[in-house]
Amino acid sequence: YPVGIFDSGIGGLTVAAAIRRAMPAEKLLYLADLARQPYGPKSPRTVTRYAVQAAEFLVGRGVKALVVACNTASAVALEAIAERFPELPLLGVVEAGAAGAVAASASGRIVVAATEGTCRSQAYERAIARRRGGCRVTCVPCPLFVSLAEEGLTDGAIVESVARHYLAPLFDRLGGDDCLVLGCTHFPLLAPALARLAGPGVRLVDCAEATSTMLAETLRGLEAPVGGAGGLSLIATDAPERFARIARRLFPSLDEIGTVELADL
Ligand code: DGN
Repeated sequence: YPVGIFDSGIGGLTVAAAIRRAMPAEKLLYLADLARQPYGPKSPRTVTRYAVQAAEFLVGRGVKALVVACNTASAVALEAIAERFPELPLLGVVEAGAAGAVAASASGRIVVAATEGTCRSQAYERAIARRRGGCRVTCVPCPLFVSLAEEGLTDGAIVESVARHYLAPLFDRLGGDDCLVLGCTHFPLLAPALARLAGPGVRLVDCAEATSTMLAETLRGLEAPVGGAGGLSLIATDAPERFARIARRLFPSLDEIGTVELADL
């Protein structure tokens, strides 16, 4: 059985790529809800409805575990998915990002760049506080980063100017013991530009590796994949050819990106 992964678009492939590297024998089934993106500015009610439908679709395809590779959906809809599928092993990227932040920030000063929905939910503040008291967490909504990544625009003058627009005052204050959490799965695609602007020493934390480690622990209790090579199958709710084209360009390591299936939820 495959592991199901979903995001509103291309961002969750940062998580899928980390899982492919760490667990090459696993089959992954990735759903990009392109017809209804972005999730970031939408209300918790709507994101929850979309996320539960995405989960229902993937469960219908027989997944043995589900990774919510979208911070916005993890922040507001994880409980609703767990209630709908109490038996399903379920992971969200916010917990992984919070764990990475606490490990990376010696000073306890943590800036989280995320979507509006993730910031509004205060899920990072809560998840970090559960792990370590006394951290100073600032969550900054950076919604345009999502559109830039979806366009395949990941570096250069436009990316730098949008990043300065959102983060310049914080870049000035961040020092070597601080960290910047890429609290949206689209944002690691802009990591080289963000690292340059944040300055030397500032640690960038992305949820992909930590999520992949958490998944390995979750799968340890389940049946191991039987024979055959693992792989990645992609499904999109709109514009599958365009998605395939941009995914191939941004994720050269995912060399198995073939045809993307079109599906309605
Ligand atoms: N990639 C998603 C996240 O991690 O929050 C959401 C992006 C979006 O749809 N705005």
